[in-house]
Amino acid sequence: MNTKTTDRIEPALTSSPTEVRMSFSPKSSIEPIKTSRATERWNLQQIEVLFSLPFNDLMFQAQNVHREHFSANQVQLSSLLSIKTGGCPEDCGYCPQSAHYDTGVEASKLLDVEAVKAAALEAKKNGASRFCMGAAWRELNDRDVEKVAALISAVKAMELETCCTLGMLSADQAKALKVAGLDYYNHNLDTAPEIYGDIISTRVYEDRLRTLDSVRSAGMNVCSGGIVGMGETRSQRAGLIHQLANLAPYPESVPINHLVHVEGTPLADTKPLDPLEFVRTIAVARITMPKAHVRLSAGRQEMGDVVQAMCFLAGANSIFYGDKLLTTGNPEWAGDQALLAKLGIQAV
Ligand code: SAM
Ligand code: DTB
Ligand code: SF4
Repeated sequence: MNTKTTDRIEPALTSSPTEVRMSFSPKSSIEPIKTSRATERWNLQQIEVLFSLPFNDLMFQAQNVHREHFSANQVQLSSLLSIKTGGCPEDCGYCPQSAHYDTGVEASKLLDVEAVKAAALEAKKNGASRFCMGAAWRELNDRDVEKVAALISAVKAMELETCCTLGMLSADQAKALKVAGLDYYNHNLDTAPEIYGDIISTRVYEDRLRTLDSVRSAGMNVCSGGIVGMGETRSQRAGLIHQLANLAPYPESVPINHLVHVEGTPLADTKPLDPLEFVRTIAVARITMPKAHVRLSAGRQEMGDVVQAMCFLAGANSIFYGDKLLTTGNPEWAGDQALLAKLGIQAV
């Protein structure tokens, strides 16, 4: 492979899909996964080469790819609402909503339609085009499908794009949510397969891939990304992008979260990631998933305008917009409006 830094790196056309998919040992017995990788678009080494390019070359390449597929000065706005907060049985080491950790997050019941409509209206008035509803569930329970479907239909009727993140989903549940009007389902791979087990023990990587298969089979758009800054190496960050970029097809929407350090979680004291490394991750996501909306996600409040501006330059073209993520803070509506105006970015 040509690794001259000024050359554009082209994706690989062939490789062994099984080698890519099974570099870890599932802990539970599992059904075969339907998602196939007939060809590996990017191999791990190519992604690592991108990560190690001189910063200016990486940014230049990411900008070129971005401008081939998107208008350079537009950012999509998605607002988030926690429709069911806290008390989650999973042990995700980053998450303030896990019942395993004492983070001060109170568990609450599923919100009703009126509360969700009020939040969606506020988001719409502020210019959001998509409304994402998140629940602190391991998986969607069949008894909740109808209730969630009613929330989705209500938001869809407000002429907003709809997104949900509710944990694992079966194929039938995915179909029911699609019928209710769900446009996107968010389910993150979160990290590279080889460190996944150090961060979450209550479900395996394959479970996540299976949920993404259910979402695809139901004809919905896939929103899947991960978290960086959890103490992973650069090669492991490349491993996360490798997994995402080789999904067939890759996700329409790719949230790149920076770990929000929450007191009480096992990852609270993780050494902060160099911001330039975060920007690199965005750029590599842009280059390897050229048509995806790459979302600059959690962690913006701690980032400052300059790092965010560099992320947009690196090809991020979506943000979570609104003064709260699920349980933690996010920049105020007005602050984001001012930042976008300062950068000459149009909200879409
Ligand atoms: N329970 C569902 C699940 O895990 O799929 C949906 C909600 S869960 C909070 C959605 C995503 O939020 C996680 O996959 C993770 O990527 C992100 N997240 C949670 N805690 C975070 C934190 N402290 N910093 C950054 N991202 C976080
Ligand atoms: C995603 O990738 N990030 C969002 C959304 N999908 C659901 C969630 C971020 C959560 C940050 C921690 C919190 O606010 O609880
Ligand atoms: Fe539960 Fe989701 Fe948090 Fe994991 S990330 S503890 S599944 S709410």
